[in-house]
Amino acid sequence: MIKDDDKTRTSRRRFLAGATGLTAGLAAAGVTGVAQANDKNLPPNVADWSKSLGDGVAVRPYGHPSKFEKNVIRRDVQWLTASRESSVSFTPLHDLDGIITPNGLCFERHHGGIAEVDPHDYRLMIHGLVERPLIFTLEDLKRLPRVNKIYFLECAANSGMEWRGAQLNGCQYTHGMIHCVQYTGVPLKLLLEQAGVKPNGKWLLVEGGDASGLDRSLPLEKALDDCMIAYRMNGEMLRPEQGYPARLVVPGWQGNMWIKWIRRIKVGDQPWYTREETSKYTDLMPSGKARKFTFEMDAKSVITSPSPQAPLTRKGFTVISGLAWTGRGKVKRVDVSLDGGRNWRTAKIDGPVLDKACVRFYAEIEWNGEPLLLQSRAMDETGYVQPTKDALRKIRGVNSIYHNNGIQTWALKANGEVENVEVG
Ligand SMILES: Nc1nc2c(c(=O)[nH]1)N[C@H]1C(S)=C(S)[C@@H](COP(=O)(O)O)O[C@H]1N2
Ligand SMILES: [Mo]
Repeated sequence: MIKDDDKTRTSRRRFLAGATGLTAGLAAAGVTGVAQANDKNLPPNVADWSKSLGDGVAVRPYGHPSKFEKNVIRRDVQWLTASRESSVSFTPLHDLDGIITPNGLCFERHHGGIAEVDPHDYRLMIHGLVERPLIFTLEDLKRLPRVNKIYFLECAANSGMEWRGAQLNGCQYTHGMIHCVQYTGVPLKLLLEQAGVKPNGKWLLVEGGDASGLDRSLPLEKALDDCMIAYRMNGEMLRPEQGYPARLVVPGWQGNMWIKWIRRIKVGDQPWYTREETSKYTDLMPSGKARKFTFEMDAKSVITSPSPQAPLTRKGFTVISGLAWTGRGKVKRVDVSLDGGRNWRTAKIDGPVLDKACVRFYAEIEWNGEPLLLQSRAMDETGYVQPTKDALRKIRGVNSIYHNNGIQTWALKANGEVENVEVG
């Protein structure tokens, strides 16, 4: 947990103070990139860990990361945390690679704390405009045909604190309300077919079983297209934080609709206009009107390393690494700029490029210590190009919280430190 607000806010004074410390540190390490090492463990000596037997199997029945990775954790921001039960913790994107988020590091967003649901007492009810109202147990769900799908989930409020200017110093905080895992579950279409949606059924009310009872209206068309009731993530059962034992998966659409601990689906003929789709999760435009039902997540990307929490420690060959995603299908291309968007080069995408999933991109550069303004921009298969923050503000103003997919700029300083900035 971040206790000190200043640690996450961009502060000129703090940056200067921090820079001196880092420069001194680099000098001590000789800028060779070799971290402080204990000579007795280095070649030609035999290292301590080679001299005795290690822990046996099943000493750790459920494995944990190495103790040396103890800083790779979810973090929250105190001034965004009114209460622990209605808050958010962020994925440490700067410490991860590839496209899959480890289960224990997936960001969490709860409105009423983590419901502890006994799987034996779990029920999913489908009612309303259906031929046969049904109640499924978890076992019922697990017996049905299942699919495995990798999808990103992004909270619509991701980057929401950056609408009025660069604020939080780290991609964990500016972009960490996203995770991407492989879900196993039942296509929602199958459940709805069993219940038999009546011809006038057009919308679903989907409701969570937690204390917030979070509910949203979901168009039937989307439900029949690619939504699923998932009970596994990355092979194992959902984590309690992610809605154990079952959650709704709404590929490409805002995270708020991905109802956790889902307990009820009511079929109706029109949307319900619940709190979460009226006073929240609508975007107040400069005209005073609000955008309605902005379900899809627009194409977006961010350089995860280097970034404020992942500074450069040496000159020379450097891999710039980042994530891109779009709610409208597949990412087609990612570009990287070193000069704040004046010139662009095409980044290399490595790993799978899947529908409504994150992709990993790399740009390899030779860094000679010159200050850079690092940016990335995603393009998707619909031809949509991620806009600059200014272009976005011209249309949407600055009253919004949600759907900020503007291009992020990181200023890489000569000493390797990175700061959240904006170019104008
Ligand atoms: N039942 C329930 N479902 C919920 C929420 C909640 O508080 N209760 N939060 C929503 C919001 S706002 C988001 S962004 C996602 C977060 O999913 P995660 O915690 O798995 O990251 O869950 C959504 N589903
Ligand atoms: Mo959210």
